[in-house]
Amino acid sequence: MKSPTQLKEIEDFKSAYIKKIEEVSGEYLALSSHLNQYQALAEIVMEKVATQWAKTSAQYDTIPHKRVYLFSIEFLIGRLLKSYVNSLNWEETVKIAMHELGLDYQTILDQETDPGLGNGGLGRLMACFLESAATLGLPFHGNGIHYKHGLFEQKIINGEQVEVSDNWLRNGYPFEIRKPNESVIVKFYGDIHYEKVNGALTFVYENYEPILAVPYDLPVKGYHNSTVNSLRLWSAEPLDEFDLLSFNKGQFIDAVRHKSEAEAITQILYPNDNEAGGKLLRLKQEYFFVCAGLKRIISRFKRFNQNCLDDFSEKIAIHINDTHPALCGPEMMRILMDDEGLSWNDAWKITQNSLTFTNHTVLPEALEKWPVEMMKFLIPRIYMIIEEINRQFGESLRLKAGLNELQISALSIIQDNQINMANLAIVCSHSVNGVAELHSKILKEETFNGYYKLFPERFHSVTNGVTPRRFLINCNTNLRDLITESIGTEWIKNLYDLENLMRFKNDLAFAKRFCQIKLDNKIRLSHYIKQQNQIVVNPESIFDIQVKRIHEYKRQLLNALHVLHLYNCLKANPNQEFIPRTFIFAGKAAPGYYFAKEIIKLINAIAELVNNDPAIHDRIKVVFLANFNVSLGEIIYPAANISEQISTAGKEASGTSNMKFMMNGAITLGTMDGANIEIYEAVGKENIVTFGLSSDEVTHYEKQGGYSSIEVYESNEHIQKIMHQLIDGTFGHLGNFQSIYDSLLLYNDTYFILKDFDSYLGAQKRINSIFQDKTKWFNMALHNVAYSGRFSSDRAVLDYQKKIWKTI
Ligand code: DL6
Repeated sequence: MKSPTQLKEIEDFKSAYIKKIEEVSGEYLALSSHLNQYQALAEIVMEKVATQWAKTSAQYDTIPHKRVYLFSIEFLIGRLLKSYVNSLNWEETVKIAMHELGLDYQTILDQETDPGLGNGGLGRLMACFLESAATLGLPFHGNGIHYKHGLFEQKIINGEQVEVSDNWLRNGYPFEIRKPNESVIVKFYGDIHYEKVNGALTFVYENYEPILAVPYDLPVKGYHNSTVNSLRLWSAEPLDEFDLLSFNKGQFIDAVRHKSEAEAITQILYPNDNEAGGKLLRLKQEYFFVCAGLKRIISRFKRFNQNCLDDFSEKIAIHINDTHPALCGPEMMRILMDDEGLSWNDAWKITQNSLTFTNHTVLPEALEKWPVEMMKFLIPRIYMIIEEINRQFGESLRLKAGLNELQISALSIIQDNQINMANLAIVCSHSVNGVAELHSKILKEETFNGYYKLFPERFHSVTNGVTPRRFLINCNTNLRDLITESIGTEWIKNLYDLENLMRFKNDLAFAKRFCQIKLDNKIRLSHYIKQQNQIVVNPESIFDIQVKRIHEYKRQLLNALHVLHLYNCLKANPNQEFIPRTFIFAGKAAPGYYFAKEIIKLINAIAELVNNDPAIHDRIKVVFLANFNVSLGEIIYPAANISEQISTAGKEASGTSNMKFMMNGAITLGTMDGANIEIYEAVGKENIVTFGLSSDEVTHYEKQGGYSSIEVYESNEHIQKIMHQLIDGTFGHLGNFQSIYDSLLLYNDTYFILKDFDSYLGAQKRINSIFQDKTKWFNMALHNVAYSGRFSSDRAVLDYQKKIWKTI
């Protein structure tokens, strides 16, 4: 029964909606398109959010609470409409109203583009942090880039990845507000010299290229509260639409060239994950959003603090998310000295006390280094400041820490004519952290050991987390309802409360509903697979899923080779008892990463071989879902039985899909790597399946130049068979996979795939036997949901507040 207030709310909503449809489309509802229906709903929702947004901003100006600004080159926010509706506590009203108006709510939601403003875990983590902070009511804002084109759309054609540009703004974007009056100028190139003016040396920067940075603000809404924070994304524009001088001379192309050169800065997201780009345009992007963001933060701070910067670092924390915003250090020094007239020492104190830095990878190819010449040419003043920071740092190491020249050069920001961005970030910050216990340990003991020895107090660890609102509550509504019916609503804002679910471990009725929900989610995913890939899968089979960026260290190859091995076993012994499995993969490869693209091709080749072989009797199905993004993840995570987290130990900093799967009751099949180790601790060893070398063992082999993959190959006939299949024409017209074969045998298997193969096989067998025991499987799944509390981004944000920003 609906209350009179609810009924009125629904009626009011319907009238407002009908009117809005006419405003956005100039048509009556009956004639409106799905897109117009989406636009109308988005506008109504945005109006409601904006009212709370304005109020939150006004409150922040009066409450002296420390503000945190997250600087990140990626914010992978996902679709926002449904999450705004739910966080406004409007879900029921909107659903009923849509239904009564004869509209399909899901179809309307599906009109929204999914902004691909990030590559993967790094950018998604930032979006989770923003959502959690808003839900916790904390003053926390994001600062990044308004890419015109996000991460490419992936199509699979003839088994291969094809990239199509992502035009997320093609229909306009209803959840952003352009704020031209808050634009700032960012200067590139130019000459620097000192001049004597009235006997004093004065610094002159001239002939630079000014670019206009225009902010777009997106509201970040807290769940069931009235806090709305901001994500500010900067767009590059020319100062003037075109160069009038050239135009008047009839040089029309020249007249618009500077416009497109300026716009190029924020034209596209670099599609590399865990790899440093090294291109001038990327460096331009990095400086662009750092400079624009800091300028605005500092000028706003002055406005509300009587023009005084003295207690800036007590009231503001600037967070450097991976090294891409590492120029925050020198840029802040520049603003404080050149624009605000502070001395070096005063500027340094404020800068270092404000900045904190998180590292997200230990892969050497991902640690950014920029050539000195490039930096000098593009941002000469910043380069000067970096040189001086480095000189003073070296001096302090010599005089205060008593280090010798060799030791100093090992810690230098400038090495081999390159600027080491991690070193720059560490030197300029008062806190450095890793994103899982193991990762932070590796940072301290290996990657940044020299710094750790000097400043042990600067090093921290905060394990990542994900928001349960997006990754459980909004995407697995039946499980949400079952949990709420069983333990109340407290868990939504305090995920540790999920532990109360353990009360139901022997409750048959609960177990039945829990398992039915999983099955329904698998059926939903099966429909999607049928629609997208024309493959029919069995929802009763084990859904064994690996979705993440395609990368050698994440070892999709190990998974694929295991599928090939199972296929061989079934072919050799067709009547064996076999628990049906559906292997699901999704993920993008960086366009220039040949080997990763070969892995995608191999998975699709195996899919074609296995799915079409009548001898297999549909007992194995292999699916590669194209264009993995946040929205697709929201359909996939709730449907998984097995969460494949099989990176080479020591290589995955944390991983976050492991947490999303776990929350939805999947069992982790993983190596002791990244946050898997903490999942193991949380659920206990009976509720996770682990295998493979430890990170110490990997390091041990690496120090000896690797292990001998040939020896493993020679002693294992299963491996011999699958290796031959890579090159013997098994995959027919899809070709051979010589490069994969060579990397494993000729180049000694850098990621220990063959070394871990047997152990992985054993783990997969254990899964089969557990799956047959339905009670045990339910129990493991329940443990995973119940102990996922510590993997909420609410916990992660609170940890940062306590350990790093010292805001509570
Ligand atoms: O911390 C978020 C995420 C981790 O969960 C992943 O383990 C890690 O690979 C990823 N790191 C990067 C590094 N990127 N760059 N460049 O994406 O961060």
